[in-house]
Amino acid sequence: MCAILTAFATSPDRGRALARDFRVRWALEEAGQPYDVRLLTFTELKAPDHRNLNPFGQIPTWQDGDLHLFESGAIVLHIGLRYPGLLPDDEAGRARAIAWTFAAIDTVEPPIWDWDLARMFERDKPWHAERQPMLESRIRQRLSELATWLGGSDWLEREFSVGDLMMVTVLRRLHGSELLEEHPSLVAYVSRGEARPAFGRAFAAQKAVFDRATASA
Ligand code: GTB
Repeated sequence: MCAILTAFATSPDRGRALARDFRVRWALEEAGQPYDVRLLTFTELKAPDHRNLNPFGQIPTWQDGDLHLFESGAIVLHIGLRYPGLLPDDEAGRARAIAWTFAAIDTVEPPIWDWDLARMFERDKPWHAERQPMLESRIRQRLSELATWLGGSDWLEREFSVGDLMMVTVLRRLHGSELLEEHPSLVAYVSRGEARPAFGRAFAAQKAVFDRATASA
């Protein structure tokens, strides 16, 4: 039986692959592993059955036989450790790739997420305009540090890894914003990730969910 990933039945990102199930889809495509997707409504996310899989009532979750996992970072690392294609063979290279996975989730994503949440849900607050420059400067600092590290390289380390997969999914939230465009090397880095055939397959699969939901609405 195929492993099962959960995702939004109707993603608020309208098929742009910004929700966190996408990084799992992409990792599975890189690893060449088949999977099934269980689509959940917002009500189903908060039901006890789903909370048994994710205590916070969120997607993505992952069921592979007896193993149940939540947290996109943990799922993607599990896939990387289990199948070839996402982590280097040598111990040091593997440890570096894992470090970049954490850097993406824990160092670069939080300021981007805060900024995006503010744009989506806090525009009507009296303090919104005052807070925005501070949120943007936190992102600018991280992007500038990341661009310095990347320099003229294709990937964060010698070869593409789960660390790049995670970082690209995090940076994609900035698509079209001047924050990313201030760093042409990061724009090119994201494009390199998006040009990978596995990315294309994962993107098409999640887009098909959105297209079906729209057609039947
Ligand atoms: N740390 C967890 C992980 O990495 O797995 C966070 C999981 C998470 O935030 N899940 C979100 C969720 O289930 C979906 S991805 N939210 C429903 C809820 O909490 O009730 C976050 C997300 C949502 C929407 C967009 N979008 O519209 O662009 C992008 C990302």
